[in-house]
Amino acid sequence: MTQEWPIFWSFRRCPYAMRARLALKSAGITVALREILLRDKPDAFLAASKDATVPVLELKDGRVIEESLDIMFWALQETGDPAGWLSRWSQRKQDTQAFLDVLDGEFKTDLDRYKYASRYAADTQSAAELSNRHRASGCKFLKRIDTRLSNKSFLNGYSAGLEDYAALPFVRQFWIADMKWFDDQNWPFLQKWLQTFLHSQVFRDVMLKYKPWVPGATPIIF
Ligand SMILES: N[C@@H](CCC(=O)N[C@@H](CS)C(=O)NCC(=O)O)C(=O)O
Repeated sequence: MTQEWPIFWSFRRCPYAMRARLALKSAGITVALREILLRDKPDAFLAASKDATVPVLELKDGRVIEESLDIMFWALQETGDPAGWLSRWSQRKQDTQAFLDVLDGEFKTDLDRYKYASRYAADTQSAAELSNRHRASGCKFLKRIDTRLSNKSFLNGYSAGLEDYAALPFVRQFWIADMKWFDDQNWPFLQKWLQTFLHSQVFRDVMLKYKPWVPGATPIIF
């Protein structure tokens, strides 16, 4: 039987999967969403994904896209980027790429070590030190975002785009780690940007809860 929609393997709380879902929605691409549990990955998912990480997009022609940013680019380009997410990217590729590199590299490292320090440290005291050090380091990137947003409301300019939606799920995680502390920082533009996202319809749309996929399940049209 031919598959009617591309298959999108997802995990609701994963920030990488979140940004891919945001781009699919913005681009108006319909997929059959398959929610998985990371601790109990289905065989069909493992067969599709060599890295066994979400998100994964299986296209109808057999191609498999395994990186969240690649899924975002594919979706936006496929339907001509209806919401203009790629406007800054098309004008300033190098700057945009540099931002994405720091986001997925240094900042993600800081976020993980800040949020899950005990996984990386031998004892409680060194975990606390590690967490503080990486929080301070992550702050530099957040401050840079705040400075950019003081000029225009979004990283993409006057409307949100690629850099905004690529970063927001990760900035949200930084916020969740200690909301009180985050809200006390002097990042007024960043805080407004994050809150606008958290209260947006598109965020609600991509955070709907679905039961984990099982073979033969009725497709979830997303
Ligand atoms: N580079 C990948 C990273 C994706 C990734 O690391 N996803 C995490 C969940 S947030 C995952 O699937 N981890 C595998 C696991 O925990 O078993 C991307 O951008 O899509």
